Amino acid sequence: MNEIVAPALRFEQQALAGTGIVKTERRIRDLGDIYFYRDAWKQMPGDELVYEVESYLPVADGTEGGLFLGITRIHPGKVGREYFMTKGHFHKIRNRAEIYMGMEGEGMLILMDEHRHTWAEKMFPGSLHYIHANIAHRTANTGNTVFSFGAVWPADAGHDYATISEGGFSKILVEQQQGPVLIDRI
Ligand code: M6P
Ligand code: ZN
Repeated sequence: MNEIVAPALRFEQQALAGTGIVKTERRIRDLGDIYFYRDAWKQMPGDELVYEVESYLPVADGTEGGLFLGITRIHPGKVGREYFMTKGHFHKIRNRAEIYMGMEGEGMLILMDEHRHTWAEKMFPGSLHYIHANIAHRTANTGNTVFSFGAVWPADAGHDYATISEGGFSKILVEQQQGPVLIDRI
């Protein structure tokens, strides 16, 4: 018997290929509650694609000790002065960490603790980021090309989007002459 088998999945030009990949798309119309510049958002075409996620979910959602893997691709663009970005979330089970890995393009990992202190880390091909437990996380594309990154997170972490859609992050990442800057959200 041959005990050497083909892998279940592979990276193919910055995408995940193989069986059992779940794809999620987020368009402008899905993201009304996260962008700061509402008037600019209202004027954009609702079906414009902002980001897509391909996830490999080899165990049931909620499995203790299991791991999930995802590739997120954020297209270049802005809503007003704010860069295209993900919804962002805390984990439902707050004490679950996550790892992000920059793959292509340039971006920013925006982090916020439970006291609403917000900071950011630059992301680029090969950058590695350990997102500690109890920290909300969101990514933004700060370049002119597609920004993609890999993520690995515990299968029982879950996503708490409600806390972010109600209160947002305390700072927003906007384009200024010198490049991306985090400013207080007033
Ligand atoms: C990463 C992971 C996923 C997450 C995705 C998009 O791939 O953190 O769990 O779903 O980014 O982020 P969000 O769910 O906040 O839109
Ligand atoms: Zn997460």
